[in-house]
Amino acid sequence: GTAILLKDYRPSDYVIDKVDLDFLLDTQETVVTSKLTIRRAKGVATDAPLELDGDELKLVSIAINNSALARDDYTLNDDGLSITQLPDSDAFTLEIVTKINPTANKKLMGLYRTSGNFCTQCEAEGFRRITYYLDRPDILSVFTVRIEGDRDTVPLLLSNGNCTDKGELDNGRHFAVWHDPHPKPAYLFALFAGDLGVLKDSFTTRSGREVSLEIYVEHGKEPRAAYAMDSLIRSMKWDEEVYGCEYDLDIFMIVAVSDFNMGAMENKGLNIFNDKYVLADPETATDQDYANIEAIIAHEYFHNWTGNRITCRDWFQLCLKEGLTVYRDHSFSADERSAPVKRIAEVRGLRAHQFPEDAGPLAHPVRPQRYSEINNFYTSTVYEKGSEVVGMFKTIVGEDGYKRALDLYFERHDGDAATIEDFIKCFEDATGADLKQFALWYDQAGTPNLAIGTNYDEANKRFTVNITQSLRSTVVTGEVAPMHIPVRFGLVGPEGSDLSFSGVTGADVTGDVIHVREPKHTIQFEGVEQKPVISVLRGFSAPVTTIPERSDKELAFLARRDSDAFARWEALSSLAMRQLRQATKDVQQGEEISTSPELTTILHEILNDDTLEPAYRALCLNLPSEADIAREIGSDIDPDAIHTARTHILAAISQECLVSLEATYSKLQPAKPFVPDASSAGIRALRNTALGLIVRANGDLELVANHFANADNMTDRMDALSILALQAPYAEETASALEAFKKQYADNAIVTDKWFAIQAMMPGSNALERVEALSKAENFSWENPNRVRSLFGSFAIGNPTGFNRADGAGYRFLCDATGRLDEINPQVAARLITAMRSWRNLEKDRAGHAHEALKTLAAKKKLSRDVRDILERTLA
Ligand code: DPP
Ligand code: ZN
Repeated sequence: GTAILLKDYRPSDYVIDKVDLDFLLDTQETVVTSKLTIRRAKGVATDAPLELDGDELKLVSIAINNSALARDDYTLNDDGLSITQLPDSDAFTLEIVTKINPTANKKLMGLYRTSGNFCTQCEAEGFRRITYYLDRPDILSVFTVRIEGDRDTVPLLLSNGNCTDKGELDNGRHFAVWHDPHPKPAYLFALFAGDLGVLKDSFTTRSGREVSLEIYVEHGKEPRAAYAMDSLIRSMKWDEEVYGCEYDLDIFMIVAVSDFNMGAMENKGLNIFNDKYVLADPETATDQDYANIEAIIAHEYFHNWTGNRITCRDWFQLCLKEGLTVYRDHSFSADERSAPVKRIAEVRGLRAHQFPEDAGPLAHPVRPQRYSEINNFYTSTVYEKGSEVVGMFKTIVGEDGYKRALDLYFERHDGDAATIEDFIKCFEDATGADLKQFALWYDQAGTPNLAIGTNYDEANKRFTVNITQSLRSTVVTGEVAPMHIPVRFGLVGPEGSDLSFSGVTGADVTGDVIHVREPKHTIQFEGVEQKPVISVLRGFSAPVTTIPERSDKELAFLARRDSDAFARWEALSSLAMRQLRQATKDVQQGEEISTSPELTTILHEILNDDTLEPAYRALCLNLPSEADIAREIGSDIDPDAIHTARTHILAAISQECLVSLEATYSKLQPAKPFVPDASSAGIRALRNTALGLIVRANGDLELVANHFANADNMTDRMDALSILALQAPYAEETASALEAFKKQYADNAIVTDKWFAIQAMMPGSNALERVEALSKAENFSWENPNRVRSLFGSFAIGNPTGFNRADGAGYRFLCDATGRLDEINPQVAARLITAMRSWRNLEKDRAGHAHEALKTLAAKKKLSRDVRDILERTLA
C-alpha cells in the first residue's frame, strides 16, 4: 500500500473556523448537512484545490457561498472530493449534503447503529464517513450540531458541548442543538441518539464551576454505573490537585454502548464507552473489572487536557496524547490503590504485550515515521511504552522539574495541535535539561538491553559496575545510536539496607539514578564499606531488558531484602524464570524435572509474611505465565514443553506449601458485604491464588466447586471457574460449573463474554474443536467486537497449547476467522491477526504451519487495508 510519512507533513492550505452540522436521523438514510466556514491559509494560491476526505458517502449537493457547484467544478474519488473552482476571496462558506446508512455500517467507524441507538466513533478517521471534511487533527474548528429524529425511538439527542436549544416538531419528530465553544479536531466529534437511562451527579470545580455529570446506560442498569461515577468524580478531583487541570464545560456525559471497537473514546464533553468499562456490580464484575473501569474513566477524563485542549498535529504524534494520558491514569491508579502492586502489574503488561511487539515484525518507534493504516498504530508501543517514556522524563528531571514542565506545556500549548518536539522543549525550557539524546526514545524502535557486571575490590572499598547497552531491532536499519537510559539503583548491603558511597566516576549519577548514555560504562563507586549486591532498575525505571550477572543466591537475597518492592518482585521472578526455563529444557530432553528448594522456600515465606500486602503476595505466587516463559526463551519455542514444565513446577511448589496454603485459604476473609476497594481485592486475590495452588497440589476439585457455588461476587466465582477450566478441562465439575454459569448470565452480554473467554483458554487436545463449536453457537456474534475478542482473541493469546497445536490447525482457524471478520470489521480483524506476529519464534514445524496459514490469508483477493498492512509486515 501507499505509506504516509512523517517527513511529508505540511499544514493544510485551507482551515475550517466553524462547522454547522445538521443530522436528519434515519436508520437507513441519514441526511447530513454540513456548513463549513473556510479560510484559505496565508500565502496559498487561489487556484490551490480544496481536498476533502470522504469514505462511503453519498453526495447529494454541494454549494459555495450559497450557489450550487456544477458537476465539473469538483471531482469525486475513492478517498474524497477535490474542489478546483473556488472563489478568489480568502474566506467562503461551503455547504455539503450527504447521505449515509448507519445500519449498513458494520465497521463501527462513523455513524452506526448499536442496540437500536445511533452512535458515532470518529478517531482516527471516522468523521470522513459522516461528511466530506478536512479530517486531520490539526484542523480545529468550533462545532454547532443540530440533531433531528423520532421522539419515540430517539428521545435522547446528544452531542459535544452544551445544549443550546431543543424542541418538538411535526410528525412525532423533535430536535436538539449542541454548541461546543472549544475548537476541536473532527476526531473528537460525537453524536449519540437513542433511548437510555441516566445516572446523574455533579461536581464543583475548584474555581466554582458547577458541572453536571451524566452517565447514560441501558434502562434498568443505572445502579451499575455508580462505580464509574465515583471514579469520574475522583478523577476530576485528582486532576485538579495533581496537575492543576480543571474541567471546562457545564456538562460532562458518558454514554455506554455494547458495540465498540475500542475501550472508550474521549470526545469533548461526550465520552463514549464500551459498556464493559462502565457497568459494574459485585454480582457481575470482577475486581479487575472495577480496576479497569476506574483506570479507563480516568484515562478518558484526563484526555480533556492531554488530548483535547492540547491535541496532536498529526497522527504520528499519537503518543503525545496517549503516552502522557496513560502515564497520568497509571499515576492516578497508583495513588488510589497500592503503588508497588500497580507498578508490577504495569510491567507485567508491558512485557507481555509491548516487548514482543518491539521484538517482532510489527515493531515501530513510539512515534512512528510511517504508516499505511493509522488504526494499526493504537498499539502498546504508542500507549504503554509512550507512558514509560513520560515516566523517564520525570526520573530525569525530578518531581519538581516534571511539574514545571507540565505547567509550561499547558500554558504554552493550550489550544494547539502540538508535536513531540513541543513537549520535549517544555521540559528543556522548564528545567534546563539537555534532552537531545533522550529524545531518541521516540524515534528508535526496539527494546534496549543492559548487560551488567560487577566487581568488589575489598582492599580499596571500591565497587565497579560495568554496563553495556545494546539494541537489537528487527526494523531499525543502519546505525543504532546509544540511548539515554535512567537506571535507578541501590547498593544493597548484607543487612538489606542500601550502602553509601563517597564518590563515583564513570557515569553521571544523580541521587539513586545512573544515567547510562554511552555504549559502555565502567562505573566505580568509592568508599563502599561492604560487598554489596546491586539492585538495578528499581521501580522499572526504564523499559529495557537486563542481563545482570547474578547468582541464584544473590537473586534470592534481593527477593528477600531489597528495599524496593518492585525490585524484590523482579528478583523473585528472575529466580522463578531460571527454574522454569531449566524445567522446560528438562522436559525437552526427556530428563527428570529439577526443582530448586530455594525458590520454594522464598515463596513459602512470602505466602506467610503478613507484613506484606496480600495483593503483593498474590502477584509473587503467580509465577511467570506460559507466554512469559516462551518470550524469555525467545526462539525454537515448544508450547507443550513449557506447559508440562510449568505445571510440574507449580505442583511441586504447592505440595511443599500445602499446609500454609490451606491455612491461608481458610484464614483470609474479605469484608462482607462486598467492597471493591484495593485492599479487599488483594485479599480475594491471595485467597483465590492459594485455592488454585491447593488444587495443583491435591486435585481437590470439590473445594473449588464449592467455592464457585458459594461465591457471592464475580471475582470469587470467576476465579473458581478459571481454576476448574484451566486445571481440569475434562472434569465433570468443570462442565457443570460452565453450564450453571451460562444459564445464570445468559442475558448479560458482558458476563457471557467471560464465559466465552474462559472456554477459549481451556487447554487440551480438543481446545480447537471447542472454540470452533463456540463460534457457531447461537449466542456468538461476528458483529460484536467484545464477543469476537472474547472468543478468538482469548484463544490466540490465552491458550498457548491449544492455539499452537502441533498440526497448525489453530493457525489456519485464526486466519480463516480473520478473513471472515475482515469483511465485517477490518479494524478488529487486523488487531486479531497481530496475535501471530511472533510466529518466527516457534519451533520450525509450527513456524512452517503458521507461515503457510498467513500466506494463504494474504492471498485472499479482497482484504482491507488494515489486515493487509499487518500481514505485509508480519510476513516481510
Ligand atoms: N479512545 C482511545 C483512547 O482513549 C483513543 N483515543 O485511548
Ligand atoms: Zn487515550
